[in-house]
Amino acid sequence: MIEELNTLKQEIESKVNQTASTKELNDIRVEYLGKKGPIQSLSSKMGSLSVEEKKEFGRSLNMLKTEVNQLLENKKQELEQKELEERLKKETIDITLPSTELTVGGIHPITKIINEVEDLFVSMGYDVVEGPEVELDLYNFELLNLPKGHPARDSQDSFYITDEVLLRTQTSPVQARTMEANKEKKPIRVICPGKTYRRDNDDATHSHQFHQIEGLVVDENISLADLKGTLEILAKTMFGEDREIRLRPSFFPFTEPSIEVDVSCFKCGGKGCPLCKGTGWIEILGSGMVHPNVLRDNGYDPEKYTGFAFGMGPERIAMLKYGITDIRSFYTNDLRFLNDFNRVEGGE
Ligand code: 2NM
Repeated sequence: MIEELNTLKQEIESKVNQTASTKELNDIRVEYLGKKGPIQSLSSKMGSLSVEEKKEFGRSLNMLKTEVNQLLENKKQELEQKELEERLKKETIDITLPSTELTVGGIHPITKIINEVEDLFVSMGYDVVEGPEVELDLYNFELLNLPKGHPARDSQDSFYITDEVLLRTQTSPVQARTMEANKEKKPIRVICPGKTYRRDNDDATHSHQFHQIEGLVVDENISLADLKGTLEILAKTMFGEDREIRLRPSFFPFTEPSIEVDVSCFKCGGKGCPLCKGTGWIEILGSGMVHPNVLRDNGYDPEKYTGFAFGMGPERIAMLKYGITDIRSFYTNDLRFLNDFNRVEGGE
């Protein structure tokens, strides 16, 4: 039986030496040291031996077990080391590869204009207020001195959803809501930027969706001089310190008097050039003193309060400022156009 042990040991040694993976090695462990393996079956044959033989064979068997365990353990470490090295080699990262280019988004030119105007008015104590784009006829027209049947409220020009619901055609409904919500009828200073909609066929100068920034001030003793001073600051901030403004009479249903505002041409300084069509002046916004009907219908006593309001189109301001000739370029998301407004300061 001792002979058998030696043969077994040689057999195991040769198998272990030929093993190429830790998985195979584990199979060998199970095959020889497991419950159904040859070592276990030799150990159960020990019963038939004499006491003397049992002692000697038991010792040899234990020695064999120890040796086989040691053999397996050594081989396991050797194989694990080899497998680790192979994996590291395979997973090596080539740090000489060029990196993937990071593309960073930027602020849309319309958003830039809106932010600039917001910053200015916030610095003068105004609140920025937003409201719904799907609006009631009541706020979009009725409360702005445009009753049903009024010629200026042509349904051909509006996206009506039902008889009473439409896409707002201006941001002034936000201001009607602001006046209505102010239960104690305190003074108001707000600007309302946002998207607006009109039924129009899109071309270089028309878009069915565009933006407006409207301002509203209501308080005691607000006069046209306040409007003029405020819009002069606006024009200088947007177009340069050297600009002047000019007021012209106009008509809007929600203001009386109504006033159109021109800025002296920032290209020629007012001498006359193609941009200002030789006049030296460029129209930038509409405005006026809030109509007494509008104040009254929104809960403000026109005998006690007066106010001014103005509205401008950030698309128009951006087109003038940046020399953009097609309003559709704001909405077609051509990155060659958009990236022009995101040059890093001092960069390429
Ligand atoms: C404009 C021109 C003139 C305006 C009027 C009001 C309100 F709410 F007070 F009635 N908000 N905005 C207004 C006045 C808007 O846009 C060209």
